[in-house]
Amino acid sequence: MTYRLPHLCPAALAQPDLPRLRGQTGLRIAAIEEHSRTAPPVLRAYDPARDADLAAPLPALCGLALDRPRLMGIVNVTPDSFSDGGQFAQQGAALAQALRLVAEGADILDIGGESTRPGALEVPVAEEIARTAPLIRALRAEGLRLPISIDTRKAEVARAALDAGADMVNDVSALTWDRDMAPLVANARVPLCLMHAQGTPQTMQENPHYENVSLDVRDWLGAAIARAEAAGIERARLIVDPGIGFGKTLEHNLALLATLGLLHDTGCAILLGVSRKRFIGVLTGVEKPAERVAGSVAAALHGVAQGAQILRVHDVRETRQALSLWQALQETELGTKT
Ligand code: HH2
Repeated sequence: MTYRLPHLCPAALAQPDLPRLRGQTGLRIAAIEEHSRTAPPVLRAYDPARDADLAAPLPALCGLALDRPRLMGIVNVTPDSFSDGGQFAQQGAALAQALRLVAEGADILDIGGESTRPGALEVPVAEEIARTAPLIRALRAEGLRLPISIDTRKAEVARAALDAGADMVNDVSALTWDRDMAPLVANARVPLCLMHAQGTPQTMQENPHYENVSLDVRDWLGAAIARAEAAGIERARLIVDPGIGFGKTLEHNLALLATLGLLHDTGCAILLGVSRKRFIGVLTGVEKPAERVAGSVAAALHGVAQGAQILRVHDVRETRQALSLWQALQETELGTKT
């Protein structure tokens, strides 16, 4: 089996006949790198007969066109999240934080009531609902129209959130935690993010192991997509995520970021969560997650240059500024092409 990694170049620099990556305004496909488990990668030209799927635009997500990268602002209503635990545990503070992220340029909000940091303990369902559903209701009462995602592994929490006005589900267990999650999402006909993780938050950093981390994660997500489709969730509503930091060493995380584009041929949008994560601290020696903003923005820009459609971030203002520059530079016409 071969896997396709599109080599991308800024639209501004590309010959106009090169196809756009999945209809994105800023990126064109310059070539295809084929990976396999048995041989080194091989570079070849884009072939419309074999690769047209990589150029086909993705459907809009909750009304948001995916022709350019979108920012998902993180709202953790938890006492123990790794980077902002306790800061927004009170509903009033969480509401203010959510509205601030919207004002700063978030396209989507991701609301979570259970930390998934390494070693985190499970939160009872009733407690997780009490943390998330009233906040979503309050945001809708404020007149917020932006898509809201519920970050949970649990069907009952997702159901309460959707009832309160959420539009999509972000399941870091990719439907493996709660067997009621797949039918719930299928019936609600909402988008679902399938994230790769090895192990559970309690155990995932103990001794993560892969044969070939990029291809193992790609295959695992392919199987997760097949399970979701078998449960009645159409591929057009699925989003995939390599799960940076979830059962991965520094080397695993870096390899996954370098080969992120291997996920495009799943036919799903790619969501990337690197914000303030530990691998940035390990690489830079910066201990405090809140001080990892510059590293987070650099990793986020790497992700969008690989064609990721959604960035899950704590620092919306800073990432929006960087993204605006990136987008303008991708699209600026040089007027020198012949
Ligand atoms: N990362 C975290 C939580 N949810 N969901 C997706 N799809 N992708 C991610 O990378 C991801 C996620 C962990 O970050 P955070 O929410 O800031 O921390 P905590 O889990 O401690 O609340």
